[in-house]
Amino acid sequence: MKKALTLAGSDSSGGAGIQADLKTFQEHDVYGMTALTSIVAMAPNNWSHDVTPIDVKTVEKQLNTILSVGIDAMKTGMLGSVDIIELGASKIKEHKLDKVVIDPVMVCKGEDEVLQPENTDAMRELLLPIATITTPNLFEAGQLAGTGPIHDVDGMKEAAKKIIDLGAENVVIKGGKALEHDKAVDLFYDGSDFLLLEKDKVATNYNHGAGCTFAAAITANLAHGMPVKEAVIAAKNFVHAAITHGWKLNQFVGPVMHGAFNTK
Ligand code: PXL
Repeated sequence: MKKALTLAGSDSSGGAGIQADLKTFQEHDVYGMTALTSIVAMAPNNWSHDVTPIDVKTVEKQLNTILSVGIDAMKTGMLGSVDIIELGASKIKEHKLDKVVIDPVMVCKGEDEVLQPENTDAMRELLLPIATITTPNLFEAGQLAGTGPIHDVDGMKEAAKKIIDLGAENVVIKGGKALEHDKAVDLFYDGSDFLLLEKDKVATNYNHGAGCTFAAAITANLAHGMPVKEAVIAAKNFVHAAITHGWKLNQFVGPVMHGAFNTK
């Protein structure tokens, strides 16, 4: 059995975070293990997010459990604090983990919480240099690369180059449907060649958890031994199906359907 770790937060509503990761690992026949960094709860009246951090010692104990078992690949999601980013980086180095997907989660969709710039700096300095691949959205790519807002494929290429210069082995920037482009495009770059991954835009707002699901699918594919580029292409197909079958959970949120690729 292939095994994967997710170091991430809990989304109580079930669409994103470790919930998305575990569901996605399961769909890929990968055994998931979790080191929880934070717990996100949503207010019933307006769905505003409330984040409770887990103390770093407790995160370390979870990592020690999981790393004593051993893993084939791992991903990071919401990390919450510089201490946890430092801990994650030092465990990756200590255990010489070599299939590491860094999803540089900065804010949740729809939330305009103040960014924590110290977390962005720590991710850039400590996690990108040990990333097999990082999976920023347009906003995160602009923050990591320091290019500012990205609007088009040329801007994505410029940011991708900077992110490789910062030490990541590979990057896929999720343009999604926000980009000024008639398709939903993601840009993969391995330091030598660009690959544009294009899909028709899906007319839905029910796409909560798409980013986590995409990064988790890449992680599962790497755990199975797929080369990085193939892992990304397969993950894009997986998440496209999940978005196509996104559904309304309540008046505030609609998650992707994590199992759609296998069941629809
Ligand atoms: O989609 C980003 C994200 C990641 N992780 C957790 C979240 C969210 C957004 O809601 O709650 C735990």
